[in-house]
Amino acid sequence: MPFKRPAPLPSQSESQSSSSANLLSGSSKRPRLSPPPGKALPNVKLFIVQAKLNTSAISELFGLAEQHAKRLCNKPEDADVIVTAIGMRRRLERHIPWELAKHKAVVTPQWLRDSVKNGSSLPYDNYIAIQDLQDTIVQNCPECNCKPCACSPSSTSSYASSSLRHSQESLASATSATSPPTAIPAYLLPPSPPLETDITKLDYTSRYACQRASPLVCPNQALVHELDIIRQSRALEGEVRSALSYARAVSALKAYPHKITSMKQVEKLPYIGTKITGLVEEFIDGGHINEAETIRSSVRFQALSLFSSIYGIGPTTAQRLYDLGLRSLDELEVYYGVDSKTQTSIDSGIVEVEKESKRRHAKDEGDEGLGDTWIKIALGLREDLAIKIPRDEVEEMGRVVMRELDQLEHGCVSTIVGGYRRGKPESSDVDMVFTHPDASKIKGLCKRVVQRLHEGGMVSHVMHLSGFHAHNPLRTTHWDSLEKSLTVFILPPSSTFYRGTRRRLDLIFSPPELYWTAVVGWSGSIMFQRDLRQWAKDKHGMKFDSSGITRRYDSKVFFPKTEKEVFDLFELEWIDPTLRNADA
Ligand code: TTP
Ligand code: MG
Repeated sequence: MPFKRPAPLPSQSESQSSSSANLLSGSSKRPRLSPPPGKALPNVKLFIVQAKLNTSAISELFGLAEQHAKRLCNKPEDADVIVTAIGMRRRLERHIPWELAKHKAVVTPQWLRDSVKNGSSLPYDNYIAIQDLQDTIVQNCPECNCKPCACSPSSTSSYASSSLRHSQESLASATSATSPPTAIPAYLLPPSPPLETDITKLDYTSRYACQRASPLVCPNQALVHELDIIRQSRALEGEVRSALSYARAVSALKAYPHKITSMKQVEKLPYIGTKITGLVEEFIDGGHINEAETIRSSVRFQALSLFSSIYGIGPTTAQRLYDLGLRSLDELEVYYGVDSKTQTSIDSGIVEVEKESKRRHAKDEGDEGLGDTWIKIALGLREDLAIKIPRDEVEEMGRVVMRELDQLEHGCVSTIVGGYRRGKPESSDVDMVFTHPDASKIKGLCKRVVQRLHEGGMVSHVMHLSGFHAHNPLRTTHWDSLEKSLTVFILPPSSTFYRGTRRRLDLIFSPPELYWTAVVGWSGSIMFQRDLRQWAKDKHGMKFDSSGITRRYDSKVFFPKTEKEVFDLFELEWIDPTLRNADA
């Protein structure tokens, strides 16, 4: 889990409610809904709880309420229906007194969206925001005369998006209940509803991962895991070319949409050469690959993997440590003079390391050299840093950082990128890309927010990477000139999601015109990015990295205004982040 570096999202609770509405509705009985001509909710007085909603969701819901409801109320007591993304009673009570909530219909935002699409109020029972209110909501149903509710699940519908879709919206600094919505320019907000991927236009036989749909878990995941062990071993031994060949094969298999049971199926796939064909065949026959088994049980592989799980330790350092006779992390601690029990060497306050990031990604480029400082920090914190971060905590971290940032500079937007954005249920770290509509506000903001988080006890360690300078189109290496900080973060104990675990949090600040390029670059996965760069170069003579897109022959720089425009610029079909999992 590298110490490395970034969409967000309204709430888990909203997502959950939406998903359950989906389950209940049953697709076969889904009525056709079409946008209504007049007001959809002429008798409904609505109140919207802004907490846990991002700016785009707030403006969308306010728009729907203003256009379709009898009234959008300023006070919950004046409303019949309360729309909220909050899913827990305790949290709701911070905004609405429980006694009041019991006399209202408290529903998820999806109820409003679906009712508007339906042209009239839908029954509440599939959109209950707080389960404790289930009984009272049915009684409080003002529109559909259900006392008791006559609406059966089969008569309801759901346009609920998946939880992932909800979670991919950008965070804007007006996410806190206290801040008013900010006028964020539409181009900095994700499209609502999110764009759909047209799988039929993608091609799993393409040589470029950016033309293939790669789900998080594919039908051949076990095979992919076996091959990835061999890839890891090659990478740890410094056999870069061989490791890349395996990474490419894995990436191609990741996009193959059927379970592989015969070699005929893989004939058309790219990057499956003679050696890998043999391994696939072995897997089809026996369900495993001998070489992968041998690697797994090798002491050397185990030690090298263990060492390189510490951020800052790459293959070369791992091999050197192994050659010194070290085998365990305890031995590494002794070697580096770290005491993880007392953490004395690392808790001395904020550790700042300035570093020009010559290489953007240590993992990708096989670079190390972040110095012993980070190795010591990562070793000292290894127990915490080894624990994966569930999605709800990732989202909370996003909200907390945005709240603090809002105090420094109102009007910022951000997207949680990396594995979270691709739908991973748990992440090794949290990566966030930020911007502000006013480019002049960005410079120095990264350091300021990190300082503030440190003063608030949330950031204990930080390494600032790279100065903030303009994208240099003549650079030949892929480095990213964005201002960023790699930090160790812990949620404040007052947070609902506080688990007392320190987390890796990477903050990347981009000028507004580079925001979507940075979001694409940092959303991953690694092979998806690699092939996007390759595609840009091969097919368009362009250089792409997360800090800029440049045409090589005349150095013209491009500034896509939306994430989709990045794809359009390269004449690629849109691929949702959840289908960009082109690595194992
Ligand atoms: P990571 O945070 O290393 O990876 P991740 O977020 O995909 O997965 P997790 O944190 O859960 O392990 O990197 C964030 C993104 O940065 C990654 O998705 C794509 C990009 N990246 C590269 O393009 N090349 C690299 O070598 C690395 C490390 C990241
Ligand atoms: Mg990550």
